[in-house]
Amino acid sequence: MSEPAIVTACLVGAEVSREQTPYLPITADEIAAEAAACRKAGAAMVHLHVREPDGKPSQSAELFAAAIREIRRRTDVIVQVSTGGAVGMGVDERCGPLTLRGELRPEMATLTTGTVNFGDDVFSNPRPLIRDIARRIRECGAVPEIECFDAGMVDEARALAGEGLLALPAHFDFVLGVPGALAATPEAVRFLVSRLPEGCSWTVAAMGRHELPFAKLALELGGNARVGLEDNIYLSKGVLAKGSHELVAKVAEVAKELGRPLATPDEARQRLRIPAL
Ligand code: KMH
Ligand code: ZN
Repeated sequence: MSEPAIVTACLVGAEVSREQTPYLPITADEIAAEAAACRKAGAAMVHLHVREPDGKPSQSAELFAAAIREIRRRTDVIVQVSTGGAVGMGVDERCGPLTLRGELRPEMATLTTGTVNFGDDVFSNPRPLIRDIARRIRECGAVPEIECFDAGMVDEARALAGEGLLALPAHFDFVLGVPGALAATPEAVRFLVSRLPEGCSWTVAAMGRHELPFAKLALELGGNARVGLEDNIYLSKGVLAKGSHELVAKVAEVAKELGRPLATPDEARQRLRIPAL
């Protein structure tokens, strides 16, 4: 029997706008409804950003608290918060969700292990800042997901582990196809997987039209999948997804064809070494 695949739904992001798609969830209620629909479609985890009421990206602890409260009231998915936020945010702002404690504490948080061009912007992650965020994730009691936009970021994760700032094995997300960073190619996926420290799990977040084909490739290679409006708003050419749940449903079909069962949130918690809340 093959290993259950963990499907992550990236519901919101910081870049997509309501002008691009009317299906982008913005309020806590909309985000939680989408999280519940994704769980029903097969997701075990949501990757979470939040927005101000006018749609502006935010890392406000209050907005995260409202979204997490509402998600946990409706469903049992793992909540993974972004510490990347939007380009240009400072470290305290980015780490807003890591200040949450108690029943609103995030179970997972992203940790990007390097600086990268991000379209015409720069997603800035100097080494001292990476270490600062790694410490804050640990203090919060969350488990990191290592976000790698380029190959050297896998090596930086090894360095962090050597410094005692990261526990291995860990869970990695290979973010492919951001303009200015590593392109989405099967060779890149195979190389990144070959560079992983022993025992690590991994997923692929491929941008735009690459999202679904690379989710399939990841499942074929024994990895996990991430899909959602943060990375891609289309279900097929010219057809907007009516929410991330439609993209999750597509991945669930593919997983079934490939003979990969889908992990429940509790199975995923066990695999990702997430302690009980
Ligand atoms: N919005 C990007 C600049 C993360 O969530 O940690 C960073 C990002 C990664 O989305
Ligand atoms: Zn994100």
